[in-house]
Amino acid sequence: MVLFRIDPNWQLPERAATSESAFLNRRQFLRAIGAAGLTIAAAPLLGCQATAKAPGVAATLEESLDLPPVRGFNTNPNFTEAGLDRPLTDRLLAGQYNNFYEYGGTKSIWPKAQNLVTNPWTLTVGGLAKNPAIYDQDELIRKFPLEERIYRFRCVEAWSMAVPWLGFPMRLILEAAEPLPEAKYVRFVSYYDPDVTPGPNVFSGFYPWPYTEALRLDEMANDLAFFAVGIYGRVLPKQHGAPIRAVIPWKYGFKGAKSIVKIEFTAEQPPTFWNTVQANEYGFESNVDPKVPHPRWSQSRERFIGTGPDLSWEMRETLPYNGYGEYVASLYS
Ligand SMILES: Nc1nc2c(c(=O)[nH]1)N[C@H]1C(S)=C(S)[C@@H](COP(=O)(O)O)O[C@H]1N2
Ligand SMILES: [Mo]
Repeated sequence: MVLFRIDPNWQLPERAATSESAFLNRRQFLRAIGAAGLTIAAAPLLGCQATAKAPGVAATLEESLDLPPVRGFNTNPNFTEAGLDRPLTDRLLAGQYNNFYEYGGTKSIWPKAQNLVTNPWTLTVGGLAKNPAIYDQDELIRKFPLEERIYRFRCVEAWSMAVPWLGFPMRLILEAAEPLPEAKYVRFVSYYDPDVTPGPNVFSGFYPWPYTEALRLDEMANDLAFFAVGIYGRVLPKQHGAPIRAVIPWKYGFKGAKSIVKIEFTAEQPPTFWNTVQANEYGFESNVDPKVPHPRWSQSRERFIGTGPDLSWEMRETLPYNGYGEYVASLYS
């Protein structure tokens, strides 16, 4: 019998507020010392070698985002900046305001996420499929024609952003894999290694690692369901779920598993991470719906973040299906 329950920080409005003030303090601190250069220069003097990063591991936010540009992608005319009802979120903010529980229970996980090794990477596609396959990192970027899609992104915590993803529709993996007739669901498994992805400090063992998510196959086949391998014109940064993550823009953000190592076709609905932790708060379907409150807060409005590099936001009405009803409502009628 479970006598107590540990809530992740991000579920709690009051503790979310705490982590935001921590975030602001960190930015003020970085500004005060003129970014990390001084930290590195000072380290030998202070003898604090322990904080030094391994060679090749990004030590500053800018470095962590300074990745090769993705070339030769198409712009999807349905999802351009011009057609969006809001500005794009600033890339420096999107890159430091993350949810990635493998690296801790706050928004400021980008430094820890740099420890992930994304090359080599192996993505296995299997389960109930005619053509199981294994993709390495290069194949993920080269095998499928890449598109840019600017999507609204809505977290279940009632904040949102708008970012230009680079990637390909999930449908292309579906067509390549040819699931067997008995396959009804697809499951995504995120990278997990307790040495690299220790989780929040306290009671990490409580969580049902690895992080997994799942969709119905007809949801996966919808044109909007997307695998992102890049963002803001460049290869995906680790904090955003490199080298490949799921983006399902009409659902709450937690449905989009990051740093995927396995895509598996199943006959039964698979258990998923947050749904296992707290089913009544994180439903399997979790389509964005302003009329269905989270048990602990309203979902009718959202904090749209990042109209500048600092953590500023404006309040917006939340849209049914996050504004994508014309593409997806028929899946649920
Ligand atoms: N593996 C994994 N994937 C994850 C999460 C996570 O903790 N672990 N968090 C989810 C949540 S709650 C959100 S809102 C988005 C955040 O994506 P971003 O940090 O790139 O904006 O990632 C989703 N995917
Ligand atoms: Mo989220």
